[in-house]
Amino acid sequence: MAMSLVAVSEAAAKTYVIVIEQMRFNPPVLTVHRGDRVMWVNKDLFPHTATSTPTAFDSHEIRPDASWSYVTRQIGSYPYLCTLHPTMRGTLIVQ
Ligand SMILES: [Cu+2]
Repeated sequence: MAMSLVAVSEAAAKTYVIVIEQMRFNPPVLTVHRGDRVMWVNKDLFPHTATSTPTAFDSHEIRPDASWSYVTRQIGSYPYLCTLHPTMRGTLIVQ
């Protein structure tokens, strides 16, 4: 039974979007399930990054109007920031 539940949740993997706009990650805290894809879309006029600390993922520079996506593999709580503007912070929670 547990196995089939896992299979169902993986089959239903979703894509979530985090918009980077006005020097903010929106939403700042996002909770997803393992296997879901998270896409950061940069709507500012200059590059940003989404870089977890410690490193689990690193987008490197996401140019204006560009995006970067990451498929979550491990359960955990991942604080991240923009290495170009370290006051920009967010948290990705993978359940
Ligand atoms: Cu930035």
